[in-house]
Amino acid sequence: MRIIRACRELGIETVAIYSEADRHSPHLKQADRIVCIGPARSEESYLNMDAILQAAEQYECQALHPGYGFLAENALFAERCWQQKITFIGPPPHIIRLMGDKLTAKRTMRAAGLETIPGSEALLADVEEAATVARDVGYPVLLKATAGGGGKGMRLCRDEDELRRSFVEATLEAEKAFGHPGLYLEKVIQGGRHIEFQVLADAYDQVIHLGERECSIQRNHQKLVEESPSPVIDAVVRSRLGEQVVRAMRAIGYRNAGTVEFLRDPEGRLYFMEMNTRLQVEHPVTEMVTGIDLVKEQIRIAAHHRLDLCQEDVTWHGHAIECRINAEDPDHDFRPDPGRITTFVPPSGSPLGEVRLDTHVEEGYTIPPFYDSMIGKLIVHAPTRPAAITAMTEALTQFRLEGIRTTIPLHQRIMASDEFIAGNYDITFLDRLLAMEPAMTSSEGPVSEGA
Ligand code: MV4
Repeated sequence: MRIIRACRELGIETVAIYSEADRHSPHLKQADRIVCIGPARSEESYLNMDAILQAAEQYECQALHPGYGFLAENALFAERCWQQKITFIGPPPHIIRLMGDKLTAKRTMRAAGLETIPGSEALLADVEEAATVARDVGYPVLLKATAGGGGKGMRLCRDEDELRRSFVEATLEAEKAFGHPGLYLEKVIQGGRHIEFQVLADAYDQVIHLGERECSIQRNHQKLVEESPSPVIDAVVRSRLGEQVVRAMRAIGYRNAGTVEFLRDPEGRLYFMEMNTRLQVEHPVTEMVTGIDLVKEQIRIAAHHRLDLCQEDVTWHGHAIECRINAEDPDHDFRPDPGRITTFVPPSGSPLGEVRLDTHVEEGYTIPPFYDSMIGKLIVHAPTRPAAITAMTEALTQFRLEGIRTTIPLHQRIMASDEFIAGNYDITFLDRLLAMEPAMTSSEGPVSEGA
């Protein structure tokens, strides 16, 4: 829906693909053409490169937007698009591959001037080498799979005993899960915050940054709330780090939209963690504070237009917060809760700020059980952070979403929490909030009233 909207505004015709499970998906009403690419199982549809490329060929598509899931960061898929003379809306395949290998990405970004977390410089040859590095940097350490990322393939080791017990297991697990056994190791940063920078780079080496997003409110590596600006990044840090990021992107020949993730330690040091070579779910908060349409920029860049913005043209206004609305049951460890949406009344505006709802669902729609549980994103933009929190609280209260359980009550709890209001939270915040009284998170009956 988001991509179709950008295309429509640019006068570009769209072909939407869908799986059999999504044949009633509302996005199909928005596209100019639609084509079914296979059965519900994503391996046979949304991950099926042959089926997608065949559909693109059949409909004479000039370009393909991979979205932010499934094949969006698959270098082979990008390569196959180019081989078929279809413009892949994203960076070149070799950049996707480079950033997909987390240790190579770390080494490359360190060489390009970003600070990285102390740890092993190369893949760990064996457990003895791991133990030596760990002794060097100090426990606790994290064993990370170089082919992992996004929290997958990580193991916490509090002492050498744990490291020795975990090493072989982690190697086998990485081989099995990612097809690559390589591990590296880092000192653990405790109480960190996840802060990421948005970049845009055109085909003519013009690179700009659009500031940061704070994404520390997460559970099991799934972000729940994002905001921009971060409560802990001031204009001086933004500009200094932004310049470093831009320089690093120029050094590697980055192109299109991308996100550079940092972990910020309690002392305020920012360490490069990973780079995402795609549009991200949380891109709207950046769009709201900068007024820049990221999807349109992605398409223009892919079409070899020059960025018509330079860094000085990028200005930030007010504060934006995004709450991810997931069809999940808070009473059962947030397991997916698909089903029919019987009532869907989006929040009306707020006098405090702008309210935006990015969603593909509508009243009467049945969420299929096969894919992600995220069904929408509620975004507010207000002059100040307190006003944005108030506007979000109001919007969550107005939102009527019945028939399924959702994360709306949890968001209300987050918006009301002292730590969130103070802007004083880290990546452990949500787990700690959930360990407290279940309170109003599950006070509803079997059906969520939304508010
Ligand atoms: C870390 C870390 C602490 N110390 N590395 C998780 C996802 C991936 N990008 C790396 N991750 C982490 N790496 C060191 N040396 C803590 C995390 C981490 C995390 C980071 C960002 C957001 C949420 C997180 C949740 C758990 C762990």
